[in-house]
Amino acid sequence: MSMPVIVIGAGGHAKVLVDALLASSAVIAGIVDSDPALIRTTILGVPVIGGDDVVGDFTTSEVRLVNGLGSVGLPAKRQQLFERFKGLGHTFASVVHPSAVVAPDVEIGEGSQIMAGAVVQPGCRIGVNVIINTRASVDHDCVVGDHVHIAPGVTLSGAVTVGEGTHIGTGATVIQGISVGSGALVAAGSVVIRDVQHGSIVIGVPGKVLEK
Ligand code: JB2
Repeated sequence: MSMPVIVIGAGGHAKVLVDALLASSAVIAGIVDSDPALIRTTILGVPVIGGDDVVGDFTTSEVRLVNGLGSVGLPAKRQQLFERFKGLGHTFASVVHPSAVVAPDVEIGEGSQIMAGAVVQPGCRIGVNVIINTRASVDHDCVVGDHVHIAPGVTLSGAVTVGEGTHIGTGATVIQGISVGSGALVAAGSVVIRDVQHGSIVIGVPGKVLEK
């Protein structure tokens, strides 16, 4: 990663990203956060240099961006931030922690993040602006849609499909061949053994749909 990056957001997810970037010898131009109180604070020695307006001080060919929002606020906030800066012509850097195991044929979309200890097996396709978080296991031939968050410790057995914008909560397991629709939420620790419809909330072992 040669072009410097700016990390957007200075919270917990950004801290893990900064660690991954430093471990990859990336050059970090700074962090921006919407909270003015954080200006001039540092994360792992990297300074918060201002709010989102500071990104405008750099041309789109001078820096790439890293989406540092994780699960803050509504799930859509991370997607909105990505789309806002894409609309201004910016490019997002993908981040792969050196300890992640990613098969050579895996396709990783723009701005997606594979965190420490994650495993992504052959045949997987990962969309844009996705988080495969710490120690998650994504087995062969999974298709993970844009803006999905696979939280720490999740297991997706082979050939699982996850639709756009879905959140798979910490430690959940999805057995092989399952299709999880878009905009869905799989609660932490759930075990999903049946397909999940778009927009559903699934919870428990085995996972059951939460009636609205
Ligand atoms: O539009 C924004 C914006 N909205 C919130 N632009 C910029 N530049 N910054 C923004 N923020 C900032 O993101 C907030 O002011 C805050 O400093 C930061 C979010 O930090 P927080 O620690 O609350 O959330 P997170 O998304 O970094 O981490 C959550 O998700 C992770 C996946 C936590 O739940 C973590 O524990 C979790 N591992």
